[in-house]
Amino acid sequence: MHKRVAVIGAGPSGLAQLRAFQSAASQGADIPEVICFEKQSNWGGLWNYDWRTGVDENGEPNHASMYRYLWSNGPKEGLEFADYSFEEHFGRQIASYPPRAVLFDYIEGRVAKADVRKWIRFSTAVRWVNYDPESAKFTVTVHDYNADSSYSEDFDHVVVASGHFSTPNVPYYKGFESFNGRILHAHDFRDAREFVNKDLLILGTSYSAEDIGSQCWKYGCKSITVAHRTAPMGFEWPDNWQEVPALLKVDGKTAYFKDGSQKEVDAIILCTGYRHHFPFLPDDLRLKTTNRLATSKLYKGVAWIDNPKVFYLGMQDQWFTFNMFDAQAWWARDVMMGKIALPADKAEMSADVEERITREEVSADGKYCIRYQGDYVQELIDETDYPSFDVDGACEAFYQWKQHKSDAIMEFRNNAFKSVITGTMAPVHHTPWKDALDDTLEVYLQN
Ligand code: FAD
Ligand code: NA7
Repeated sequence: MHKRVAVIGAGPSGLAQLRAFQSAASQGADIPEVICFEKQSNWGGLWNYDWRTGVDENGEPNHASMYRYLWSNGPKEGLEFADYSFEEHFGRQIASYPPRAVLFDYIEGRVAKADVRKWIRFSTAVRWVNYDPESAKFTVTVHDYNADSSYSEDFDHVVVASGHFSTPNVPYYKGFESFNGRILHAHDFRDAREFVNKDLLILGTSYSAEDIGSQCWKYGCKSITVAHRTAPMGFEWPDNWQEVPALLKVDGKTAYFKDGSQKEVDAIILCTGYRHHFPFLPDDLRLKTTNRLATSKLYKGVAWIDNPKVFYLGMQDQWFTFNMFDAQAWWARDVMMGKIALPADKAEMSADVEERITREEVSADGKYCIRYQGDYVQELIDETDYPSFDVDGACEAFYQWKQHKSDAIMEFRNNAFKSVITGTMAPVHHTPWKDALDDTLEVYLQN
């Protein structure tokens, strides 16, 4: 096969694409030449921790949004690779909510085994992608920071796997410019110990707000006040944690809220989400979407309907993660290899997108959304040779996880689940999450 495929990003999504092609090659298929461009010096995407904030060592916008002491925010049984179980990687079953370093090790283990590192050009940022309808080729222009030089190469397909949780959405509130303390976005949060004995104001009510607040509580901040724009999270919080209505303004160190209440705070953490940001793509190839389950203009949530030689991986809001990226990557691979035919008619692809959007909008209920994304993963798996796994079991694990959070928000990570790949029950972790201050791989694996 003389095709060339460019993969942008070597995070879990891009690595899924490399593994999908390698898997086909290992079964004797003639695969395209695959080249992955990764701007960081290592793989793993967000799971590759970087202490830096602002810009990275090359002056590129820093990709990292993860922080120290981050533990999986959902059970690992919901994200396990169907072709590489946790037991295969660690030689035994491990507890259900691994810290970042443990998940990084697991992600790395599969692709190291598949020997795809040689397909990745590290420290190489994609600057621009151009499509020429006459040659039907994409010209990808990159900057190689090791050689400090730019160059362009032509490809038949482009897979965009650059993630969408790295460009912060940063709102303005009156008084921010004269606040006498630190204001930071979740993207720049690195170490909860910075906030020991501090009074914190958090904006936002989603995963980042809940988890960064929980980290700061665990490592000893003085108090947490979370202001909601729409609705409170509503968990049973510890005594020094309160939820208040929307922030109106700050003056000095005092924050004023919509219900007339006020609070002195030392720092404000904006857990206000991220933007899909593709500065390397022209308008006609660029996905524009909010963080939702059904993204516009992606047939099967993957193929760009205006030019379906372009694929996007992992651009949806995520209940399912690694196994969903795999399902998408296997499906995109089969389209690129001519095993799956796309509808000849663009209207048919648009109808697919519309149907997904309409179905998503039926309900915002968590259980509905989990099932919706589980059905999506199943749909893609059914069309490829990605190893089938118990998607219903994974949905069930997510339902239980939500229940555990409602029952006791600071204790949900102490629960154990059964693998939907091997059927083995995870051990209960040796230390309750709130007391486990050392979350290195070595300590986590001491079960
Ligand atoms: P990313 O991991 O973002 O990787 C994208 C890659 O593309 C990066 O390596 C980046 O350097 C590269 N890249 C970007 N632009 C360019 C360019 N121009 N040129 C070259 N390379 C480029 N998921 C879970 O399953 N469990 C969790 O507990 C969890 N916690 C999370 C916590 C936080 C704080 C965040 C932000 C996300 C979390 N996620 C979690 C979700 C996360 O999105 C996925 O786990 C996963 O990292 C997404 O993989 P990705 O490859 O799509 O994107
Ligand atoms: P999300 O899940 O996109 O949530 C963004 C939150 O930010 C959400 O609660 C929004 O509230 C809130 N928001 C957005 N703009 C504002 C303004 N202007 N003022 C106040 N609040 C605002 O992002 P997260 O970072 O929590 O999670 C992203 C990923 O990181 C996730 O997949 C995890 O795995 C980790 P709204 O409800 O819209 O009022």
